[in-house]
Amino acid sequence: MPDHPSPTTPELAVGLVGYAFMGAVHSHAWRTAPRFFDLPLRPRMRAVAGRDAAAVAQAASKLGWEESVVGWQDLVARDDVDLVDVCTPGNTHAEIAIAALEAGKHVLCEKPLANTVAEAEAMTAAAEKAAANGVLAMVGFTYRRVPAIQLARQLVADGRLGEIRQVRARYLQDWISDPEAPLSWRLDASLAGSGALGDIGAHIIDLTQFITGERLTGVVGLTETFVKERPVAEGFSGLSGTGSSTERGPVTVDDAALFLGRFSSGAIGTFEATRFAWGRKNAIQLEINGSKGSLAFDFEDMNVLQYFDAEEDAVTAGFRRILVTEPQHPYVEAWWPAGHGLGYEHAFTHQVVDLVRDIASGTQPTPSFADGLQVQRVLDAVLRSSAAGSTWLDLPAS
Ligand code: SOE
Repeated sequence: MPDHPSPTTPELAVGLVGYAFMGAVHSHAWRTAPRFFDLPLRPRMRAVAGRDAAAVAQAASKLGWEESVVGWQDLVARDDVDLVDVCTPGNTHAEIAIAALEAGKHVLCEKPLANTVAEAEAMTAAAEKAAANGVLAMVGFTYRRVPAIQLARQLVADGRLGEIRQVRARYLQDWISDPEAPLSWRLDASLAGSGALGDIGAHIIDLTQFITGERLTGVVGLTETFVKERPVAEGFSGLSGTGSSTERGPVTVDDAALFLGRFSSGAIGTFEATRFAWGRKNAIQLEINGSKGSLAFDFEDMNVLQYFDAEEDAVTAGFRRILVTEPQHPYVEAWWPAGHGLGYEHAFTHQVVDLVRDIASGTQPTPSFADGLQVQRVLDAVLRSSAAGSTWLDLPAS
């Protein structure tokens, strides 16, 4: 039986920074992509970097990396790494990504691109400079690569919805609804930039723009922090668990963020990002109404896209539940027979597949750092609007 991929396929040596939730799912993607898709380059999981020698060594062995390295600087400096995958909290993205690009490494960076617009601008400038030398960068708005989301974009682009009028987008989680849920880095503005807004609101900004092909041109925002102090739990970074200490620390980010937006086409949208929606675990709920029909999607039923065609006979018209598991659907052919379904991790694998193919062909991957910067500007405007008592803010055309 021949090896897959063939050992003669040129290598793409990858270095990962960070090995918590995102590092683990990215590791899975690097491991899996070449086994299910034909890739022009063979990802080699060269090394993972972290701060704690014992913990990063253990992560390397568990997640399948050849070596572990203490400190991202040593990873970026290595000659035997072609791509740096940044899976750390937002406050470190700019420093690591810019150093990697300057060292001639391709970069995949987790979302949101940065914690501030200034950082995102510097990263975009570095990416544009590197691109001139064939060094490419992508930001990980991974949900774009869920097959049902790709199909939604296709239907809109094909004109099946007509003119887009309204967008309804909610990203709902519940992991901090309990006031005793511990502080994690995601609740610290100095590490995460913002709260629900940047962590999950960024995804629905990207998704609605991706599906409609439009950009947000203005927003008005309202954010709230319901629980202002929480138990400190040393080293806690996950999405569940309980505080182990009596010491309490401040929550410095938004718990929930709402905003209205206007798109370049004139369509209007409502957006909601919260981690206080008891019972909703990872519910990305999107609904798009056009002049000729509607689309609806819920990540908690991620293999399904609902489509209503307003041109059908009213007597039998209704939302059609499209099971997006046919081999004709985007990415699906590489996986299981129709009806068997994909999960959260598959979109990360698709992200790696597209990135590797773009690197091999010298094509700018999407979403680019410039796309990440544009989302960052929306996040920033929502926070500024909310702080100013919910005033309308126009966004620069980009
Ligand atoms: C936590 O809210 C989180 O892990 C986000 O950081 C991810 O981007 C999202 O995909 C799942 O939830």
